[in-house]
Amino acid sequence: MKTFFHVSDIGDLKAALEEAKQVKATPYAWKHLGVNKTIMLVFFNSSLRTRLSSQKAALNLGMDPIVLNIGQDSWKLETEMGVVMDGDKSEHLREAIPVMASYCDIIGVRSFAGLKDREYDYNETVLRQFIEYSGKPVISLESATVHPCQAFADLITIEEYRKTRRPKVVLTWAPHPRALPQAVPNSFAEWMNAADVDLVITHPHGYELDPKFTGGAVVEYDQMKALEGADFVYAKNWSCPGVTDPSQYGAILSKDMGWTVDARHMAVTNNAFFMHCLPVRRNMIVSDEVIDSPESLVIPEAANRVVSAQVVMKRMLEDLAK
Ligand code: AN0
Ligand code: CP
Repeated sequence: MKTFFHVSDIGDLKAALEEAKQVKATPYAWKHLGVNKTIMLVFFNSSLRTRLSSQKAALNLGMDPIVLNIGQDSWKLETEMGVVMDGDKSEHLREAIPVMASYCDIIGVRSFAGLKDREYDYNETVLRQFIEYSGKPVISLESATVHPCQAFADLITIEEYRKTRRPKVVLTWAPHPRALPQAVPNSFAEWMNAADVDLVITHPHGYELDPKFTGGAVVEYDQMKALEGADFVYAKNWSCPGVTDPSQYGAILSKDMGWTVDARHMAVTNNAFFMHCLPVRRNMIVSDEVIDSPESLVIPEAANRVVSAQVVMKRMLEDLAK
């Protein structure tokens, strides 16, 4: 595996889920794979889960992780080509990437969408430079448009908790005070479409996700109707994806607190499990009552981030050993 961005990078999903089960049961069984191997985890943005679960996954595989927080521990990096660097950025990615690559065997990158220029973000301009200039396997730790480690962990969690062969999974938009990227819902939709589940997406008008990720998924604008009979409720805020009107890209179109997932919403489901990638704003995205209920999977979901990261790193290490 050279890159981990899209569900297609993991190949057969059933095989990946089976491998995840084995990794979870015997996390130290592949410790030999990572001996004398280094993973560089580069963060342009804040993180709790991704930072820690990636390090833990690397350690489980016997690898040495190095974490770099860009702009805090390092120089501020310029990411655009052709600019006169007379501002606050001391170094360009064009040099920084090959330098970082010379110190490691695998690179993970967190680089959120800027939410200003749809084309720049949706072309994954920063991540592409890491692939092009590093020559190393690259993992998206949430880049501009995708968060595959999260979506894989979400799928592992659904596989563990599902009560029916083909559960109904509802991805619901929920309000948030700040404009957030679309990476989490994009990847969630992409992975659910590839999995053995019925996906329904619900959000206010204007929040339509890019069809590149949602494919033919059903969009139901009536949130209560969408939630009827759901087995899993996956809440997330995202800003306007700007699919029909790129000038609206990154805008907050609604702060309607009627969309906050609460007991009234969960009551119409099939006693659904509640999921969220975290970090979550309580009583904005979800009520205390729902996130504190026995149906809330937010903690096991976060714990599975080690498993998803470890399967990905394990496969990359196996390829490097060939
Ligand atoms: C980020 C987002 O919505 O993409 C990270 C989620 C994993 N969330 C926030 O910035 C709050
Ligand atoms: N879910 C997730 O990726 O969390 P962090 O932003 O804390 O890494």
